[in-house]
Amino acid sequence: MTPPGKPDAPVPSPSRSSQVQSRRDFLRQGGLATAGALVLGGGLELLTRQPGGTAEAASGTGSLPSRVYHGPYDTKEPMSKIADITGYNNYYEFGLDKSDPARNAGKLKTRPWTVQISGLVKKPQTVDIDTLQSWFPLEDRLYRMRCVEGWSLVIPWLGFPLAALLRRIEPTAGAKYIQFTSLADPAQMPGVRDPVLNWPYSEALRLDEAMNPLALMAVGLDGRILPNQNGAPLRLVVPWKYGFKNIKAITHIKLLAEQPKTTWSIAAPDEYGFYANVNPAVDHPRWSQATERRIGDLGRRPTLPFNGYGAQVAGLYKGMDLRRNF
Ligand SMILES: Nc1nc2c(c(=O)[nH]1)N[C@H]1C(S)=C(S)[C@@H](COP(=O)(O)O)O[C@H]1N2
Ligand SMILES: [Mo]
Repeated sequence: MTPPGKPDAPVPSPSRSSQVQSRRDFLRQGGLATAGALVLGGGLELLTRQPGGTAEAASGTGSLPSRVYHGPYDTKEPMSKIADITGYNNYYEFGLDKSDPARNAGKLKTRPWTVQISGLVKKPQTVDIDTLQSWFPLEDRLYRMRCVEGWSLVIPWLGFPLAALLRRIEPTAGAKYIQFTSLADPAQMPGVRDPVLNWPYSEALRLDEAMNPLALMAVGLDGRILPNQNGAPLRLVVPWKYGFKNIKAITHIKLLAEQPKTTWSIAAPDEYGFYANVNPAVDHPRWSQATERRIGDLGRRPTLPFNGYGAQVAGLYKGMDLRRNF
C-alpha cells in the first residue's frame, strides 16, 4: 500500500473540476446574493461572519484568490490557488492519485445527507446537514494544511468551530474522545471497492483537542459550498495536525471514553500515530519531515512545529513525549 507513503509526488497539472466551474457559473449568474451571504445548491441561505475581515463576492475572478482574511485565526501567508486546492487532493475513496478526487468526486450525492451523533452525549440525534450547519454562524478561516507526505497548501475554509457543535450536543462527563466516520459507499466511491484502507475512513481527537478554537468543521471553501473533492458536505479541519486527520464526508460523530483506533494508525501504526501533530523533529520512518513543498512553489520551506500553531495548541501536549505520541 502506498501514500500517504509516497512523499511529495510530482504535481499533476490540476484539472479543473467541472463541478466547481458550474458552481462559479451559477454564482456569476446571480446565485451569490451579497458579500456575507451564501446561497447553497439546496437553496439554503447561510449567513457568514467574517471576523474582522471583508469578504468580497467572488465573481469573474477565475481561480484568483478573491476573499480577504484578517481574522484572529488567519495566516498572513498568501492563499493557494483555488485550482490547486481543488485539483490536488488526497481522498482515497475516489482513487489514489492526486487528480482522482477532482475527476471522480463530482457525482457524489451530498444532499440529502444526515450526520448521526451518538455515544456519550446528552443529545444523541441524527441531524440533516442543512439543519446542522444552520445552528452556527459560519466563519472564514485561512489555514495552512500540511500533508504527512511533505506538501502543503493555504486553504480558505468556511465553517464553524467544532467546540460550538460539542457545546450543543453536550458530551457527558465520561466522554474523553470524539470519533468521526466518513461515508463509504462503493456505488458512489470507486476507491472503496479496493481494500487499500479499512473502510469506512475514521479519525478521532482527544476531547480537549476538539474543543480548541482552531478545530473547525468545514462546510465551505472560499466563501462557497465545499467542493466534493475537499470533503463535502462536512469535513474536519485541524490545522496543527497532518492532513490525514482532516476527515472528509463525515456521516457519524461519536463520543467515547476510550481512545479509538483510526484508519491510518491501523494501516501503518509505525508511520501514522493517533496524534499526528505536525512535527519537523520526528521523521516519518521513510522520509524527513523537516521541510515541505508549498504547492505552487518551486523550493521547499522549513516545516514548523504544530504547523505554526504552537502558540494555540502546544499546551494540549504539556508533559507528553511527542516522539512516542507521534
Ligand atoms: N475520508 C477521507 N478523508 C480524508 C482522506 C481520505 O483519503 N479519505 N485523505 C486525507 C489526507 S491524507 C489529506 S492530506 C487531506 C487532504 O485534504 P484536501 O484534499 O482537501 O487538501 O484529506 C484527508 N481526509
Ligand atoms: Mo495527507
